[in-house]
Amino acid sequence: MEFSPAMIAAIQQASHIAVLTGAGISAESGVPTFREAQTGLYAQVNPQELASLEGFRQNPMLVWEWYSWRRSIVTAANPNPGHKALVAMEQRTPNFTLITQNVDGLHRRAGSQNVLELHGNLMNTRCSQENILITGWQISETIPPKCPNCGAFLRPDVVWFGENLPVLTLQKATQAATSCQVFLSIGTSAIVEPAASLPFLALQHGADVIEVNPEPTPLSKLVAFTLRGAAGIILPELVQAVWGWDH
Ligand code: BJW
Repeated sequence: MEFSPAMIAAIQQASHIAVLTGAGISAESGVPTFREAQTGLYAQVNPQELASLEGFRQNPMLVWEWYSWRRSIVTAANPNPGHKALVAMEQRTPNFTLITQNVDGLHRRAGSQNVLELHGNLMNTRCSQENILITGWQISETIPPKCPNCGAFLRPDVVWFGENLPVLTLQKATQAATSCQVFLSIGTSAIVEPAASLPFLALQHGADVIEVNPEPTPLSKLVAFTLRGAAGIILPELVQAVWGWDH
């Protein structure tokens, strides 16, 4: 892909780059995006309904099993060239903040260091009553399994619709969006708040915003640069064009 020289220069000169990623960056690792049709057993379910406390209260077994299915996909998946290009970008940038909406942990597995997980992590489990992380829970006769302390259902340690994001993590993400010179929005439909506001915040504070996505989003018309295509192809080429990275 041909990159604009102005965009290359902006990235080269930036002392702080912030990146927001969404499900699209993990698509090439075989992890389904949130809003694409679910497959097999879950073809008929609506992810927006399952990813809520209300959905969990109505059908805890279905929600638990949906997350178990997704955990098995993530466990079998590996970071792709898009994740790895962001590791290379972090290593070449004085101050780099990677903000992710993804719960799959693939950025850390790729080697990214400064990662802010806005929506939690699928691999962690917590008590639905006490909100404490529970490790070493056993697969039991009940689905979901129950908390060994209080007997309430266990749930994935993720942020559902209507729930607050982790306060400190969101604060750090907001700080990064308002202080960076370049902000990349990668593989997100840019509709779920408050994450969707971060690129707009960056724009308001004068950052050059770059979008990487095969499809247009509500952000597309406002950004300085749009890179249409798959993150796993575009990001390695971008890091090579900016820093000569031999991927
Ligand atoms: C590729 C690609 C390739 C494909 N390369 N790209 C203000 C206004 C309106 C509503 C609200 C508001 N503030 C709060 C709300 C309510 C709500 C909300 O935003 N609703 C909207 C739907 C309108 N937000 C909340 O409830 C949040 N809580 C909150 O704000 O608390 C305070 C509060 C409470 C009550 C009232 C008001 C305030 C919490 C949001 C939590 C979101 N949680 C989920 C589930 C996490 C666990 C799980 O995974 O199951 O997070 S929902 C889901 O969406 C998941 C994702 O992280 C998130 C974003 O999705 P993402 O990543 O963008 O994925 P997709 O699938 O949508 O898009 C993929 C993109 O990739 C596409 O664009 C493709 O084109 C692209 N792509 N292949 C690059 N190879």
